[in-house]
Amino acid sequence: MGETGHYAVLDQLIADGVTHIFGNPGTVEQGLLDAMMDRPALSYVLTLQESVAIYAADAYARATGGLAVAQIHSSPGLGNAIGALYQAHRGHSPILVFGGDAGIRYQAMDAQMAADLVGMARPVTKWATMVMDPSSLLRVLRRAIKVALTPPCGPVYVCLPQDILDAEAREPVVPTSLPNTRALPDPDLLDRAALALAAAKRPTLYVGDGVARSGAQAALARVAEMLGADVWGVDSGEVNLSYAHPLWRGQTGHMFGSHSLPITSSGDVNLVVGTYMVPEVFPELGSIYAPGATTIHIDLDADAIAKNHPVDIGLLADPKVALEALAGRLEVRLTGDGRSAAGERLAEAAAVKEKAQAQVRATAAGSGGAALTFAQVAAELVPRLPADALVFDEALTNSPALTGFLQPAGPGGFYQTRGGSLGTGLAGGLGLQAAAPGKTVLAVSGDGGAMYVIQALWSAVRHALPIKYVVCNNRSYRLLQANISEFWSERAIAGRGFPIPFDLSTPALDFAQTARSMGVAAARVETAEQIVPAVEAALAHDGPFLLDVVLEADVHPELVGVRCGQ
Ligand SMILES: Cc1ncc(C[n+]2csc(CCOP(=O)(O)OP(=O)(O)O)c2C)c(N)n1
Ligand SMILES: [Mg+2]
Repeated sequence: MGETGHYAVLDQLIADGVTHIFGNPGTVEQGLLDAMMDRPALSYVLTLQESVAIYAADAYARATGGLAVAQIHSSPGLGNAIGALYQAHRGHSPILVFGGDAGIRYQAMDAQMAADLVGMARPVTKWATMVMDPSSLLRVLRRAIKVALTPPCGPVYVCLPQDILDAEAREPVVPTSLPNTRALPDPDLLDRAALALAAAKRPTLYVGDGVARSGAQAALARVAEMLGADVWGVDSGEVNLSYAHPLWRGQTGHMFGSHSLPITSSGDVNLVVGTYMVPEVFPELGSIYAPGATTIHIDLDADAIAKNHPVDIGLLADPKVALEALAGRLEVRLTGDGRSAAGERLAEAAAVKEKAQAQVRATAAGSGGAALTFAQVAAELVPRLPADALVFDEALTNSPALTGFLQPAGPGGFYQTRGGSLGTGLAGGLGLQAAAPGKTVLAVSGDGGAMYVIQALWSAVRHALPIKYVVCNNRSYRLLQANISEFWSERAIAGRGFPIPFDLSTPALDFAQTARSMGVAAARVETAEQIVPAVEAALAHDGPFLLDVVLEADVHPELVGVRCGQ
């Protein structure tokens, strides 16, 4: 007998340039793990919970711009992975997830761990399937890889029953064929878009990670500058325009349509690229644009265009080539008056930006009462990072303090959570460091987020990934406290304390101690004087290091356990 499917799967991955598999094994994947011992080209990154594997793979896919591979166990493993797959799916991360199953021959038996695995995976993946016959093992695998990597990208799940893999594999191993998607828009429609934008009094751009995926940052900056247009991030978790760019206005926000409505209704001509309008938890149900405004949308995702709100010109096209072509048309269509008005808007935006940055620095310098703010920490940490450091930001309520100093500029250095599943920060660090060995990786998490995936620290030590971790230990689910304040104000409810389940103060979480228990060096930072020595120790250390930063908080340990046993 020739080689079995176990080896064929691994050889297919190697033919597609895969070097890392993030995983957590079980008995029904034993043959694959056994075969992996004979394929040293593949590194298996052992994670101790499936969600960690998926979050790490998600970050790896984002940092490499290519395919990530994750292996998970059958029904219980897939169950653990669902929340993480949800976030990868919303973020359009190309991840091939494969998991085992005892075998096709046992399908009628309702055997232990049997479940509708494909049905479980379907809502959180771009495609989910099970290989049913050895003659189509690699055909299915290649199709899954192609689906994952074709925009709009996304995770795919392939169930590999053990009896299929035990059979002889006769298909040839050939690299997966990927279509080129640098699609240009219709020239006449592009010209109409340029005409509308050139005539705008208040052109406004809304951009998401479709820009970064297509490498369209420079083209976007050029279009924004030619128009003097504000640029807003909409579910933008990467650097689509430098945060330091005068025209970058920040994010429209993930939660409330009432917060984004004043923004989305501010432009007379809107250009949406690489996102959809508007991915929020409580979106505005009415119209979000100004009456009479024109909206143009460029995307490789047909579903994103006019998903919730009408567009006037929808262009199914690659953001990079489409924006480059749009810039060419704007050169022709912009009048002298239009150019000078755009120049004025740009200059005005630069002045506003300068003021805002001065405010960020002043706030950090001015804070420093009894309890630490994260701005104080970021002010010392960020300038000490190498310019090419990679940062995973799951700091949540402390994220503005981080980005205020970091001002991520270049493509490929900055990643935020997408999709709302907590735990991306610590686990994402694994993926970034695996993608960029030799570079400094900073993974910042809230204390709440850290506890969903704390075992990620173990994997960093196990695989010698020298990630620098920061946990913003505000002893609370601060974001939930902020959000319930909105709930109260909308309903005119006044004068209440925060629900006790948002309070993590008791028992106290000591992340430095927890880190050390898994072999990660650590320091606890509780005073301003401790910041610089701890940051310097972390960056000088040659392995993973965790900074447990104890921050200001609104917590009431005296109430925990008192009210309703909470
Ligand atoms: C898996 C998951 N469970 C629960 C939530 C709900 N949730 C949203 S924000 C939040 C609090 C996060 O706390 P922390 O990470 O400490 O950040 P902070 O809000 O304190 O800045 C929670 C529990 C979620 N988003 N994802
Ligand atoms: Mg917190």
